[in-house]
Formats: sequence, structure tokens, C-alpha cells
Amino acid sequence: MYFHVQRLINDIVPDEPDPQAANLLQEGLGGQFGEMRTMMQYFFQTFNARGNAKPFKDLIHGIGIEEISHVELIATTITHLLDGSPRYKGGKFDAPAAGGSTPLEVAREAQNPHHFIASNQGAMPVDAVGNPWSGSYVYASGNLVLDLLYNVMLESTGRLQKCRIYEMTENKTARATISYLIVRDHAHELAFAKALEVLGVNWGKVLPIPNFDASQYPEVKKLMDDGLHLRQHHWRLDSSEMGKIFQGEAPTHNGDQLKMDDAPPEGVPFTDLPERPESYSPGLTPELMALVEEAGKMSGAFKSAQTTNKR
Ligand code: MN3
Repeated sequence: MYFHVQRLINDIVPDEPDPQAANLLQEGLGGQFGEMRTMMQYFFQTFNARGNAKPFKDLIHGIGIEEISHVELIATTITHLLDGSPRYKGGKFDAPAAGGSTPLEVAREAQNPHHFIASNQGAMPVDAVGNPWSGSYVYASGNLVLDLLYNVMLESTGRLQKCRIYEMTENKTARATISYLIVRDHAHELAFAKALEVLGVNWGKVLPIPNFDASQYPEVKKLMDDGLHLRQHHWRLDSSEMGKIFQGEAPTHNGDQLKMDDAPPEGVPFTDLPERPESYSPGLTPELMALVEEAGKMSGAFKSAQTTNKR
């Protein structure tokens, strides 16, 4: 079972609305190598795991749990990039996001008008050309070595594609989230490569894939300087044997050391999105709003004694 803390795993940096950047990020959410796939692939590998290779199962499971927060982070980032774009009248991104003659005219120029027709200026479970996310992306053969090989391929391709997306936009909101995910893909690539190294694989000089120094991107450099590409939390309230694998020399053999974190990332506060009347969202009339306020006064609220996710 799983518990939830109402915080985001990383900060969403403010910048102007940018529907085109939002659409690029859809590939990282609902694309073949996006966050929805990593989450579901590691979960199905965990659910179907047989035998007693517990440290390997715990490693795949722990990374899968982290991926839930990545899905949340990139989806929320997409929504922030779309939010308010129909009324945006700024200069830098004024085409096509400038306020038009009709409330949602921006959708006519958007790369995916579904962001405005089917959604309320929010993220969707689709890729950058609008293909719905598919369960057929998930690879979970039940053969541990094959599954780990696919996971290295998945994280490496995710990192490759996010680096390409980084180079497609200057938007600070988009770049901050992409950078965070580039660095975490890097950590996960090393985690699965290390698991295969434990099983006898010699990676030589091929890692990381793609083999280049991502710290040429300033936002990525800051995170790598903090060692975020070499750490992994287990996301478990009971116990995890992940640290039996995620430790010692990184499989890059450049002197880097892997370390399992006992404490989860601190996270950042979650902020509510504003209402968008032009999208009829949430669409509460004064009468309905009065009923919402009544519900807010009811007893039954639960407030945790824990004020943060520190345990
Ligand atoms: Mn991820």
C-alpha cells in the first residue's frame, strides 16, 4: 500500500505561460519513454517479481515509487505552462499565446488543442503529438536480467530525449523541471547499470548513455554539483534492501560513489491553481460554492501530527 504527502518533489520555477513548451513536456509525461512508463514498468516488474532476489526487487520498487512523484511533477509543470495562456498578453511568447478576440482563441494555434478543448489548460496522459499513453510501452518479462537491461535502455532514452527537449525551449519553468528529471534519469540509469554490474556485467566506458557531460546545462550542473545523480531514497516505511545494490563505486568508474538516502527529499509546498472561468473550471456557481463552503465547515477533517514528511 502507499501513502501520500501533499508536497511536490521539486520546485516549479515561475516563468511566462508557454503552450508550446507545455506540449514538448508531454513527451516526457506520456511518451513511450516518459514518466508514466517508468512508473508503470517498474510497478509491473515489482508486482510480478518471483523468487527471493529481494535487493533487486526493492531497487526496482523504490525507483517505481519515486516515479509517481515525477509523473506529478511534470504533469503539474505542464499545467503551469498552460495556465493563463489564453489571456496572456506578454511580449516574449505573444504568438500564439496573446489574448485573442475570443476567450480561447489560443487553442487554434496550439500544437494540441485538446489542452483547451478536452482539458482545462492542464496536462493530459498523451505524448507530444497527442497519442494516448499506452500500456503496451511497459516491459515486464519477469526475467530479471532482461528487465534490468530494458530499464537501463528506458532511463537512458529518457535522459536523451529530455536533453533534446531542454535544447528546444528557453522557458525557465520547463527547463527547471526537465533538468531535475535529467539528473534523476541519470541516477536511475546508474542504479540499474549497477544492478547488472553486481550480476557480472562490465560496462567499460559506455556510461552514462548518452555519454556526454550534462552539466553544460546550468540548471543540471547545480543539481549534479549537489550529487543528485548519485543518490537514491527507498520510499519505504518498513525497510528496503535497495542499499545492498545502490552503494559503492558508480558503474561509470570515474570515482563517483553511490549512496542510498535514508531521508526522503524535503519537497516543496503544493499550491492550488487559480480558477479559469474561460475554461468553466472548476465551474462552481455561487449556489454550488455556498455548498462547498458548507462542506468545509463540517467535522471530519484529519490533520496529521507530522507537519512535514520527515519521519
Ligand atoms: Mn523519472
